[in-house]
Amino acid sequence: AAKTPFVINTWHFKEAAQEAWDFVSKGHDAVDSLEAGCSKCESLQCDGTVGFGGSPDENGETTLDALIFDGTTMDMGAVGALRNVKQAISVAKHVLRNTKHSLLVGSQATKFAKKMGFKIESLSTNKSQAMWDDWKSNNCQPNHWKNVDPNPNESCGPYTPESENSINSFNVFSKHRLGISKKNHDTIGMIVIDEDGNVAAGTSTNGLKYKVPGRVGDSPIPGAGAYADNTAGAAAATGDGDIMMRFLPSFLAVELLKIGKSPTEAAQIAIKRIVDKYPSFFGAVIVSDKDGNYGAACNGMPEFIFSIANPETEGAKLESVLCGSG
Ligand code: SD4
Repeated sequence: AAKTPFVINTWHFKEAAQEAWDFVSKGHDAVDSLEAGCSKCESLQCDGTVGFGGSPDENGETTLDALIFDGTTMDMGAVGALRNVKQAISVAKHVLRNTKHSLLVGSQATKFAKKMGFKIESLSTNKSQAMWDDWKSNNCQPNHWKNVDPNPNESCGPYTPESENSINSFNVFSKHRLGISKKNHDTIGMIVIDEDGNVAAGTSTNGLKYKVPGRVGDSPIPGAGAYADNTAGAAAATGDGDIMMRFLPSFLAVELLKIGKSPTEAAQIAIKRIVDKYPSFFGAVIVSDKDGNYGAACNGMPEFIFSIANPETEGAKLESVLCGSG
């Protein structure tokens, strides 16, 4: 049975998979279809964790990370901590198409986007403002500093101690994390294979709630947030990016495909590499080989939901895998 064209993306973001599928099944290439799919999530503000109006930083500002990796040319475009532009994945595509660079960041990425014709506007909404006001008024501890006590208060959001692999903080951490993981901390990571066998992978996210201003996660980092190589396949990641980027799980998974591992094995090994060091790590990797066989692995949540579409599925549908205990 035909397994390509093919779309897979993290989480229950079925609308994004459907949009990418609508593009790729009509003959658009992998990069354009991936842009379309991730843009859908940006405009829907999927789960409040993709696009504008989510994850205010310590100063209340929303900034965006996005990446498109083209497995045909091994070229990429990405933005980190992009300010004041809603269409992060499209700005990333402009970096890919119009520059010899790979990654632009912060206010200067904004200037680049302006030059490319993007609208400059606030990424805050009443909701993100209220979220931040609430966090401020609760006297929450900064969430992402080392050696700070865990926040007792739910509305303070996640606490991510560096020592989370120690047994003591593990319990506090994983209890907290499991409760909030779905709402708090999701990225769209997507892989698209087009009719010609071109493979693209990418991500879009507003990162982490109450992050230290200037923080860039794994999502725009090649080999961390996503990676693609037409000769093997692609991978994309979601989860605790500060930890994930230290292990390049997407790069590792694609390398494992190259030495003959299945997509599921590749995903499992990439996650295990992280879990061996950080047992309570929260995250997941999706992997596809170049023929549209796919798999996923995860940790720190009971199960991980992802969205797929191929010629057999009649549009986008959800699937899931069970995770390691974390
Ligand atoms: C980050 N990896 O910025 C992203 C967030 C995420 O599920 O994927 N959460 O760390």
